Amino acid sequence: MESRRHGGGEIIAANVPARGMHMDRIPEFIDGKVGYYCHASETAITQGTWRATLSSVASAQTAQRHVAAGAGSAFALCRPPGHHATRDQYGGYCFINNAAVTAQMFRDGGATRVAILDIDFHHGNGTQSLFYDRPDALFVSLHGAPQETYPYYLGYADERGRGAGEGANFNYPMTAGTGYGAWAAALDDAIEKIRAWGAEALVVALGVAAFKEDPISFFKLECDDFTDASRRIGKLKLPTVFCMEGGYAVEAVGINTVNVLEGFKDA
Ligand code: 5XA
Repeated sequence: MESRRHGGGEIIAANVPARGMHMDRIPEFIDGKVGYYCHASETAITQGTWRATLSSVASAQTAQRHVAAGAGSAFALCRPPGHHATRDQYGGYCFINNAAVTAQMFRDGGATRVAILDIDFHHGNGTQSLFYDRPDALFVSLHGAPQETYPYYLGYADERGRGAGEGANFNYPMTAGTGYGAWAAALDDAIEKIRAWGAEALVVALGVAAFKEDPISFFKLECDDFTDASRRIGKLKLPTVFCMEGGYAVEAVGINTVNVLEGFKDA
């Protein structure tokens, strides 16, 4: 193919395969390729993106190794986040699915059943799709209803897994204005699913965008609610890795994240 110059700066997908178009023909020119591998155009690729992405997943891998070596729990401050990344699509600021990599490491290390609990405000569409057919990984997610928020096209309550993975996927979509009472009831149900399923290790996709002042979300959790929620998760007493996902109320992200870690420690 003739070489063509392309502008510098950020790469942003401008064209994506849409209804009625080919999903199976990968374009040769970079504009088309970028769109083919992207599901949300808010996510730009810059010069430092790949390096940051590898560092992010490396932090999750390191956390998993600590836990596999007996640490009990570890927190990976993954930046960029990962739970929207699928096998072949980036988007939602995610490129490699850190939580999924961590879960697979538990499996490779001998855990027969691993659970992923996604408490980020946005549905972990990438993680769901990666494990949707698998009976060895339970995916459970609390999130804003897809009718009302990103990622819009996945995350409904009737998505329960497929084939051998049927029954290993549970979604708890919740509507705008949801406060801690309803959210915590969903969390308790999710925790019970994990317990009943017999998980041997847990990966928490931890976002703090459910906070009441988050600028792009619509749940109403208070700072202390994160402590309480995590205490409930800690009662599972499973080897646990937290992978950081989203959170945009910048002043409160640190407070809410520390609250999660403290609540877990106190369980
Ligand atoms: O948890 N996921 C996010 O925070 C990504 C939100 C992307 C909205 N366009």
